[in-house]
Amino acid sequence: MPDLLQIGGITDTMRDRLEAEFTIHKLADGTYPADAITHIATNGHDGVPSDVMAGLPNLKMVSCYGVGYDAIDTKAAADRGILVTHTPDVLNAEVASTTILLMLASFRNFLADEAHARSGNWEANGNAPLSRSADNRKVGILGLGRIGQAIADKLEAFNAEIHYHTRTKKDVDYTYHANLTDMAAAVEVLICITPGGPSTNKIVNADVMNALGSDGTLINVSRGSVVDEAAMVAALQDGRLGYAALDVFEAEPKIPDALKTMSNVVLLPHVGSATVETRAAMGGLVVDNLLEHLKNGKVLTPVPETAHLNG
Ligand code: NAP
Ligand code: 8YV
Repeated sequence: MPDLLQIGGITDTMRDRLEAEFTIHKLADGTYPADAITHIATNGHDGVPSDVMAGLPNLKMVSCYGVGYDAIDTKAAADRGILVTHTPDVLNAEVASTTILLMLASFRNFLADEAHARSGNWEANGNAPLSRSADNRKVGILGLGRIGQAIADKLEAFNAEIHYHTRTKKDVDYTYHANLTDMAAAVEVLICITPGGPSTNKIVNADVMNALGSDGTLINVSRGSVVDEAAMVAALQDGRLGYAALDVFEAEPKIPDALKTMSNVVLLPHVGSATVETRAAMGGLVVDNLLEHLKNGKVLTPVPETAHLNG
């Protein structure tokens, strides 16, 4: 059987299917037969460390559990003829739901209200303070791709006025902004849902957050690297930015202590796609890609940078 290197965890279902076709070695165990490894199963967080990829002379394919693959050097892979796959589309609706939950939690002060009810504060001290309506807002989406569009679709129910910024204008009726700071100035909510990596590194900088303003809400479900985290903390601390609702952080699982004490901030531990149903679909696609490659050398969902190697 061919040899597969497992980086990070996999589900029991994934293991059962993979064990029938591969001999599995775990990077975490420290030793593996480098010359024999032809396939890798990894995830968007762990990716493939460059020294590990460089040390596998017969690597042919990498299957990533997650749509974001910024932790994998796909150029190095493409240069060596290594196919890389990811899990697009199967998580669009889930990540969009998480984004809406973050927006509702922030605007409606949901978590503080829940604590007010649960703690007995309602009885002891009276009504909770009023919150902000999440309806009829101007929302700017940074990255109108598969998930960005799913977010826009769900925002229709809240009668949102949708704006977006991408590098190329899309064939949609929303308001396009070629400049991100201009979009931030035009909206009340900025939702980040681009890929990570060099082209988006800290593109939500102090200027963008100042433009969003003291009543503005920043929602990040993309990658921590997309937002200048230190500038965000400073903007929230001195009131230049009103609110933040965050699923992703620069140095996960570390979250800056300053954010944890702010009442105008909602924090999640990178759970955008983390439901039983969606993770099962993602895991299924990770394995389907590996098995398809074993069968005929092709894959189902290559990342664009290696798609030319598929076939
Ligand atoms: P996608 O379909 O490839 O869409 C990406 C969008 O971002 C496109 O509209 C693209 O348009 C835009 N974009 C790319 N680079 C840009 C740049 N430098 N400046 C402005 N816009 C840029 O990707 P997707 O499937 O929607 O996934 C998006 C990302 O969400 C993933 O890569 C991942 O990082 C993140 N994600 C997070 C979670 C979570 O759990 N929080 C879950 C899933 C995904 P242009 O190419 O025209 O610029
Ligand atoms: C995963 C994600 O949690 O798909 C992505 O890009 O960020 C999430 O769905 C991540 O890939 C960890 O494996």
